[in-house]
Amino acid sequence: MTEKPTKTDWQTLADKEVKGADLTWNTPEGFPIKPLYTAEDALDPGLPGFAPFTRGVKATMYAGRPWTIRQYAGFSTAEESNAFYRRNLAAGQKGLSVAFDLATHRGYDSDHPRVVGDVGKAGVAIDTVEDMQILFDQIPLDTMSVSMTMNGAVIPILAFYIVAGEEQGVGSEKLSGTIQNDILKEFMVRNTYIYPPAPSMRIVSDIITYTSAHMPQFNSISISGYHMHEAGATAVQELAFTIADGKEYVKSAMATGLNIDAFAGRLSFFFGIGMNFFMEIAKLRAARTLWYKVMDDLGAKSERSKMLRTHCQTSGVSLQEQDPYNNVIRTTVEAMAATLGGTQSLHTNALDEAIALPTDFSARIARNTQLVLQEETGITNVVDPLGGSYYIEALTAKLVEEAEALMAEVDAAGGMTKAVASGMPKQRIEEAAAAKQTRVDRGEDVIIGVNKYRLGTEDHMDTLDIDNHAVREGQITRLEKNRAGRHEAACKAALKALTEGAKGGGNLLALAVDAARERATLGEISTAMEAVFGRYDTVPTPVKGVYKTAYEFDQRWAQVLDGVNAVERRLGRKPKIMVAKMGQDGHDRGANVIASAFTDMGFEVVSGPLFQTPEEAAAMALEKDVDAIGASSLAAGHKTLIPELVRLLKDAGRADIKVVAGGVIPPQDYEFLREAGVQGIYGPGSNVVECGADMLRLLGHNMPPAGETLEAAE
Ligand code: MLC
Ligand code: 5AD
Repeated sequence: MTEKPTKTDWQTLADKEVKGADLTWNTPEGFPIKPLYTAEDALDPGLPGFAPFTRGVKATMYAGRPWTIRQYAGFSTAEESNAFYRRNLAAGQKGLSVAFDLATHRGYDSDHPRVVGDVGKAGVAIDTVEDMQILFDQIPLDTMSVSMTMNGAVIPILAFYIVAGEEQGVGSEKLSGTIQNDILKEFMVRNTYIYPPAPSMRIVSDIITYTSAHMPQFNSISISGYHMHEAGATAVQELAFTIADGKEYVKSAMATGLNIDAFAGRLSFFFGIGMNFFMEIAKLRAARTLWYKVMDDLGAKSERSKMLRTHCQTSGVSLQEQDPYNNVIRTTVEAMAATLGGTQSLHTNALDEAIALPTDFSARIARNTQLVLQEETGITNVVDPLGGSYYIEALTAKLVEEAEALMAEVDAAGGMTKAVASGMPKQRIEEAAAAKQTRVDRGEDVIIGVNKYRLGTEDHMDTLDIDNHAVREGQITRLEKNRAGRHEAACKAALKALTEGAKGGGNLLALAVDAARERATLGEISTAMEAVFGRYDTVPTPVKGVYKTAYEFDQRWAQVLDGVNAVERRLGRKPKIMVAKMGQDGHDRGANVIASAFTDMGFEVVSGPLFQTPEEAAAMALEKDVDAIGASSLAAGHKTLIPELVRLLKDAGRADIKVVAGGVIPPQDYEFLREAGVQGIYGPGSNVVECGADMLRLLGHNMPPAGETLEAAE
């Protein structure tokens, strides 16, 4: 009998095959990945349904009940979104998940002057209990589980939901679902906060207190790593900051006197799932392991309190505008990672993600991706089918170890509220995002159809267009009717009680439920609390130096630097650009990446604050005397807000200030924007260095095309 080959035998054979080449690959987390894993690398993960739940929170997992197909959606009016939900449920979707528009997120009624470009655009407009009732018309709230992604205006939205349930004859004890209610990550990455951190944390605790007493089937929070992932976080960062956020919420709820086991069983999680297939599977397994340890340390007794139950969504940033049918493939791979990782609930993105909100067509393919996985592949038949894979177990253990190290840093900083206030997590995530963008721009991270095998011409694709003016007019009419039909004195008294409650004592959600019964609007309920808490503003602080280092020896980069120097000599000062974020759109990864890269190229960069009106952006541009403005738009406000900015500059006699636009902008809107005076449009997949080169051209510099020297171009 021949001897069993050893690891050394394998190494000899491998060296021969690849002539000694080093096959180690470094992940974005900095993990060296070997080409082979063996039993020496893997720990025994235990059994599903038992602590530390690495292999899943249920003994039978999908063999007993498949994950919930829960597609996140919402647009335009409550009527239109309701019809969309009902079509989707009839076609196999299992749970609902509501996307609200940005006006609603930020606590403004649809008739507020700051939100003209936002109403009904990135989600559904909800101003009143009536809107909420229409949203769930013919959808029985005692049997349908509903997730609502709301963080800023979480008090009025949850109050409207409770009252809409009551008026459907469903008591709050029967409502099942989830409210996102995760404010810490808003301050870090998502930016739909309203109030400062301290009162915002009180709101979270008030909701946990209320739901643990009155809504036993309702998940009081969805502690979200998804948005960190989308902002560019590595798997270690997403895990560490999310679990640390969870720990902070538990501590703050316990500080109000609640018993940990009275509420912990209804804390839930939410992760993003990207293209690093095995890492993402391991991430969910590591998350469960980490949460078990944290909750055990915090003194939870019930096993349920220590189980990390999660929703997942495939990654939006991994999807591309170019050759968009590739997105179906990416989403399938990501959905497989989420389910092989043991998610409880899943949203699969639509193929037009990088351009617009889903149409019925793209939503159908996204939903069917999950139906095919559930019903055609056999994935659901075996619990944690990758458990015991040497590689998966090694990655899981490594992620736990590295995330614990980062969580220890957060602990040393005094916990997540303090860490967030110090800007540490945001800074780390932005560094990772800039590093990722650089790898893509340099072609080190391949994206098919974008930086490799790019098509000469792209096919046209029909996308969803929302008539924002019509939605806003409709909402204004309904708001007027609502105000005319209510008992004004009773409504005012309820709002006054809420303001008093904000000063101290009283549960804010309970008080808002009273106000909602009296038909107070979302804006009024938000304002009643704002009177005490104030509104919170932050100033963006883009990272410096990441690009400079990555491009040190890059020829094109050097050409851009030369160009900037030439413009500087001509102007007698550095060229100055402003990065503007207008409307209620808080997606600032792109704006931060641009600000960082342009700073490194030698431009002087003015980062406008989030949520500017076009008037405020124009005033800032004039005051800072910038040469150009890059307006970043990811939430469909571009057709309203950017032309308005151009007009205001022109009216002020400064038509010489160039305006370019970047972000999620459907190609069919390009012509409209160009006619409105926009001089450059940069969709997802744009190369940041080429954006710099283009900007120089706009500023009158004779910049050679990519890959050529100026002499060759002439
Ligand atoms: C499950 N169950 C089983 C079982 N599997 N029972 C027996 N045997 C099995 N094998 C039971 C569960 O215990 C539970 O009951 C019930 O079935 C439902 O299953 P679940 O696994 O809890 O699923 P679900 O109800 O879908 O809840 C999933 C969740 C929840 C806990 C993660 O929080 C959720 O739905 N989250 C969704 C969040 C979301 O959609 N977010 C969108 C964000 S979009 P019981 O009694 O134990 O509950 C966004 C984008 C943006 O944020 O920025 O705008
Ligand atoms: N409808 C459907 N999906 C949405 N997303 C955001 N808003 C909506 C909406 N109204 C999804 C996108 C995005 C992520 C944050 O959530 O996939 O990337």
